[in-house]
Amino acid sequence: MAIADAKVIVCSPGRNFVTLKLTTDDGLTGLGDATLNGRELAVASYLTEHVLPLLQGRDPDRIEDTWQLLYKGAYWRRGPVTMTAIAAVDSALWDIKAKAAGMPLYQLLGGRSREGVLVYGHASGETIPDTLEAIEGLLQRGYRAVRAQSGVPGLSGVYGVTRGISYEPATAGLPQESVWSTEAYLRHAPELLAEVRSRLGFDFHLLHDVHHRLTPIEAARLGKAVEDYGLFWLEDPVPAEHQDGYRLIRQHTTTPIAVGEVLNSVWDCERLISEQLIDYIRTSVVHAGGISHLRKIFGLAELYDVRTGSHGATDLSPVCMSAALHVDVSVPNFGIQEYMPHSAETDEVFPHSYHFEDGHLQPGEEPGLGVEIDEELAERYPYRRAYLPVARRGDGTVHSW
Ligand code: KDG
Ligand code: MG
Repeated sequence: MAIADAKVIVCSPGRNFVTLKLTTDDGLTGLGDATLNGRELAVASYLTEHVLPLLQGRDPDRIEDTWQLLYKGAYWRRGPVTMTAIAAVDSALWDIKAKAAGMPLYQLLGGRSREGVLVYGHASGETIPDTLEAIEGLLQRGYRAVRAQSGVPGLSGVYGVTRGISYEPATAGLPQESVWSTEAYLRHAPELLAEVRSRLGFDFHLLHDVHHRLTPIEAARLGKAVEDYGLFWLEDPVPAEHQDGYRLIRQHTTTPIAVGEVLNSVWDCERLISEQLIDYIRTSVVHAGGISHLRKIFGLAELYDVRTGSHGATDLSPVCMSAALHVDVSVPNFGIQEYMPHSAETDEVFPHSYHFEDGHLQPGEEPGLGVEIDEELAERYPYRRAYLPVARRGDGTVHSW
């Protein structure tokens, strides 16, 4: 068998997605998500100009060898653009291999370790009562775990806050800007989490995302302040580049910490994991080198009792979600999977077999990843430039993000 055709499909059914489609000379197809929110065309061009010429005629069964070729052969290692491009190829090759075997991918990854994939949904609102209402809505739909965010009094346009259970992380046109105040946030966030527990109780997992906005000592203070609310995790309390920052947080609080949606390789999280500075690693198939590399990260995490909690916002396409679920259901140290449902247009362009049932996602039993792309429909949604927003402090300084 050989790779006969490789194509990069850029479309925007509600938001931008970049998808790699490989076709073998036997007519098997494989998909890989290559979406890097706000920098989509960099990956599309990396794939088209530098990767696709290397794939023509290659044996699709050689997944690890292809990974090593693209990683070591480039000379320029790591980084989100490179690792997202490699991830797309890797995921498409696993899709082909599992289709050739006639099995859902998780069977090739060792089979099921559990009956389903526990997911957390998003609840947010401008005010605390709005957020409480959104949480109740999710619990009524069967969710067992909820991420709670709310607007901060005195600030407008706080990132990640909307009404309902999904938000769009990027906006069309140039980046939207908002004003950030750490002082206001640190006063408000413990109040939000206290209200959630006092009004709605402790019978569901509660998560909160700080979106990398604090310094280590500020994060330590927040972690301590919310210990009694029994969080499942506090996410991205500080930017992850400075891994030692997490040591300081650990010295002050027992609130579990989750990090990793912006990390791209095992080398980016090695210290966080091996020194047990975190409890959950949030790397994803699409941004951390694909199924092959993500399994290495999760394997390292297993050795140190760090559990998995992959990123799953709406900017990760249904192709990534499908791949994530096969990994989630098979690894021994699975923790939780983020799940923000996609828009109806997105779901139509990417028909998939995964489905929500009783607080869990099931990957489905279709051979391969269990997701396809309707290329004709995708063509009706051309790319639209969009960016993540930018936050500035009161004096105009760009804030950490
Ligand atoms: O593209 C960035 C978003 O996916 C991210 O900001 C969402 O923090 C996020 C999350 O936890 O889903
Ligand atoms: Mg996050």
